[in-house]
Amino acid sequence: MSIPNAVPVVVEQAFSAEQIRSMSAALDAARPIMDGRERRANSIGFEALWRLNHPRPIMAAMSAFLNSRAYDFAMQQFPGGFCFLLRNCSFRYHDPASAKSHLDLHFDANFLGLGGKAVNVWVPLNDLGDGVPGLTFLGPEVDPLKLYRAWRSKRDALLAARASGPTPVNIFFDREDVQSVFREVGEAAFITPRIKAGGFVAFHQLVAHGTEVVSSVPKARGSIEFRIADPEALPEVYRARKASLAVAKTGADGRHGIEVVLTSELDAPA
Ligand SMILES: O=C(O)CCC(=O)C(=O)O
Repeated sequence: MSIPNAVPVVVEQAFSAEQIRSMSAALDAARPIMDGRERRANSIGFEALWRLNHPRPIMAAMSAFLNSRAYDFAMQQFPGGFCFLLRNCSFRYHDPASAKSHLDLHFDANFLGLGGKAVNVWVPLNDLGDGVPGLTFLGPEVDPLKLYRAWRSKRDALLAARASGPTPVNIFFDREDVQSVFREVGEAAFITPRIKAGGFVAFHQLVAHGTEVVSSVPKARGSIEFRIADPEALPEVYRARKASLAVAKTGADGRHGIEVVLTSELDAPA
């Protein structure tokens, strides 16, 4: 088995300064709603915000995406059209003072499953580096299949024990363990793209990634995860349960917008 494009795509200057300001304001508006949530207190998904009746930050973020180079990238990935996976598009505020902020290496297939390709377009709202953590990936010199195989056998064992079909799993990898698996390449085992606010890093659900461990004094960072897919070839967890999608549409005037649909509606007979 091979994993296509196991290294992330880095695109610089995809968003204007005004779009970064607008997405940062959207994150600021979402932050008070993250507070008080018992788990993952530093992030909130678009679907959760929608349910809590806070559509404005979501619309601002999606509008910036649809009018940026991220849109062109999304159309290259999904030439037939794409949708936002609303449950798994998130605002995130990395707070170095909170242990919950750091995510160890993982695959997004943990919660999206396999099946159709999903792409995480990860948009930092601050310049990365100098203590502001980016995302760490496996370097091009390592064999990503080694980690994938470890993930796959653990995941299959968990799913077999549950016998409940495609469902999220909770598998993270300790950085030291991963480093020892790839000890022959030393420091080259990991890469951390240093991009400025305005760029993005994109990768599919079988690309391992985690929050960068910074060696200097860690600083806060805002980011947005836009997870997108082909509405007609969704990842398996989305096919298996009712979920909302925002399907990208282009109007007669050429403007880009969205239409929110439920996966159950997609499956409904015409
Ligand atoms: O922003 C981070 O530090 C982690 C984000 C992440 O793991 C993800 O987008 O899947």
